[in-house]
Order: sequence, then structure tokens, then C-alpha cells
Amino acid sequence: MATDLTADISHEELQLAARNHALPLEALRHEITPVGLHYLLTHFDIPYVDVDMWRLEIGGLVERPLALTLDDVKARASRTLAVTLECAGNGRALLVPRRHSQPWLMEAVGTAEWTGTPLAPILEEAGVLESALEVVFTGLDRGIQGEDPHLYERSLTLEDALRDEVLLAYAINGQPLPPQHGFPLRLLVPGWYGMTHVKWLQSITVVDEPFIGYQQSVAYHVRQSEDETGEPIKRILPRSLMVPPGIPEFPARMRHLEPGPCVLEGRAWSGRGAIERVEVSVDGGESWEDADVGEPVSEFAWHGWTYRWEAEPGEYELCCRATDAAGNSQPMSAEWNFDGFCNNAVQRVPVIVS
Ligand SMILES: Nc1nc2c(c(=O)[nH]1)N[C@H]1C(S)=C(S)[C@@H](COP(=O)(O)O)O[C@H]1N2
Ligand SMILES: [Mo]
Repeated sequence: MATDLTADISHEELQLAARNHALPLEALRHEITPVGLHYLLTHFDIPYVDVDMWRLEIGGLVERPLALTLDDVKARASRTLAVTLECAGNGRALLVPRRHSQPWLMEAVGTAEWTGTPLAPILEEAGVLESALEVVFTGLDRGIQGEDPHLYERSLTLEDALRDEVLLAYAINGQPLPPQHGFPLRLLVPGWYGMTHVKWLQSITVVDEPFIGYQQSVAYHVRQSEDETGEPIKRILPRSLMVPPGIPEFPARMRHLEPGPCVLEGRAWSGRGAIERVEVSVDGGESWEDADVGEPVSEFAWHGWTYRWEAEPGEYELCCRATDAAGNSQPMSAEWNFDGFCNNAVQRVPVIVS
């Protein structure tokens, strides 16, 4: 299916796909994604940072502006949290017609153990003024998207920024952040889609008006046409993915499996509540059975799931579907939108058992 939809892949899309990469689905076996297998998305260029020169500036509507070195940040209270990140554009390339942007199929996800310091005490120390409305997070990377050149910047309401789990992270899986994941410091807002987690942080600015930068007010909205504002994207919708069973054909990646007992396994997550149920279908979604769902790695990370299948000779389309505690589930087919965001339609894995 994917092969047909993306047959006319453009040079522009290929260029982006070669810079950024997804999680190879077999890596879903790792509860914590090894760093090089975690998906990656960078809009502009990866900045080169001289950490001796680098400072994190905290300013705007605060009583005491701060400028912290990386050592200052590391000297503060530290917290390590396993967090599942997913790009809001995950599933984009499976939409027809599709916006030319990073052409994700469905694997733009990963779960890492991020270590950092909670943001709230830093804001308290700076002394946020009464008039504060939002907090703007600014990266070091600059480029042109839409009309004008801009730094990559996103905001959170003061209330969201002060949540306990919001971290300024300087390590991933126990190692300093590599350049591509935001060295020396990035924002982490567990439960929210990828664009929120600003990499290469250089400043945090408290403001008294809604932030209207491009990456906040134009990009990352679910809209039906370019002239519409649409709805801003926030928390991750539920999704489940399976490790494709058997062995792949090269280059088509069609799966081949021997008859007999087969344990299907995968991960499921949502930024809107724990996963309550994962169902598996071996007939393209005609009939479903419950998988066994494990405990999540953390409150903000995916759950593992397994399903025992007695594979008999034939051709099958395997599917999985997650439902979260808030009752959100995955649609069988994608709900189209202009920029190709939030496509959490069920995965379909054709297999030949012989
Ligand atoms: N400064 C900066 N932060 C950024 C981005 C970016 O281009 N620049 N991309 C965002 C998007 S769209 C995603 S999906 C995540 C990807 O994080 P990762 O590359 O560490 O997986 O980073 C976010 N933070
Ligand atoms: Mo993203």
C-alpha cells in the first residue's frame, strides 16, 4: 500500500527523508530506544555549539533574568524520565494528496530516558511577573519556512510550562545529548507531539501576549486548506505499532513467515492517558482480538503488548489498534488534513505464510 501512495516521491521529500530518519520497526523490541535508532527531525540545519560560549538566557517578564552555563544547569536537581516522542507529521506520506514535507510513513517515534532539570524551579527563581501569559522557547537554529527567516521557536502557556514533568534535558539514555538531538540542552514536554520539544535551547522568555511565531501560529495546526488557521496540535493521539513478523524481502520489504505459533509484539502509546487496550486483527480489520498489554515504562512512555497467533498458510493483513484511558482510539483510515498531521490510522502489515 505505502509503495503505491508514495510512488511519485519528489526530490524535495527524498532530500528531507535522507536527513531525518524514522525508527526501524524491529527496534520497537527495545523498551528504551538506543540513541541511533530514535527517530530524528530537524527543520533547518543542526547548529554547531561551542559549549564554553553557550548560555541559557531566562528573561522577559521576570524579576531576575538568569544566564546559565551548562554546568549551572547540571548542578541543579536532576530528574530522569522515559518519554515517548512522536512527530506530529507521522503518517503524512500515507495521505492523498500529501503536503510535500518530511514523508513519514508511521515510524517517527522513539522512547528515550531523558535526564534534565525541571523547568518550574528555574522560572520560580527568575520570578515570573503577574502579567505573564506564555513562555517562549527559542532554539539556535534558523531558517526560512513560510515567508520569513526565523529561529525555531515555540511557546507554552505558563500553566503548561509549570507542569512537574516539563524538563530541560541535557542527557539521553545516560549520554550527553548528541548534536542532532539538541546539544547542549532541549525542552521536553512529556505527552506532547514532537514539535513542542525545542532542541538547541538558547533562551526562555516570559511574555504577556500569545506568541505568534511561524512554528507556533502557522505551522502545527490541523486545517483543511492553506487559508484556514485550524486547530493547534498539542498532545499525542493513541497509536500502536507492531514489529513486522518473519523476514523481509529486499527491497520490497514484504514479510514472509513460516506456519506455526507466532508471537506478534509491539508498542502502544498516547499523550492523553494510559493505554487501556490493544486489539489485533489478522484479516485487515474484519475481526479483532485483545492483545496482552504490559505496564508502561513510565507515565509518559509506551506500553509493550503481545498477541499469540497460530499462523496457517495463506496471505494476511495484520493490524493493531490502541485505545487510551480517555477512550480515544485509532481510526481504520486516515482523516485527511492539509499539512498531513496526526494521522494515527491503524498500521497494516501484509504477510505471506508459507
Ligand atoms: N530547535 C528545534 N527544535 C526542534 C525541531 C527543530 O527543527 N528545531 N524539530 C521539532 C520536531 S518537529 C520534532 S518531531 C522533534 C524531534 O526530536 P528528535 O529529532 O530529537 O527526535 O524536535 C522538535 N524540536
Ligand atoms: Mo515533528
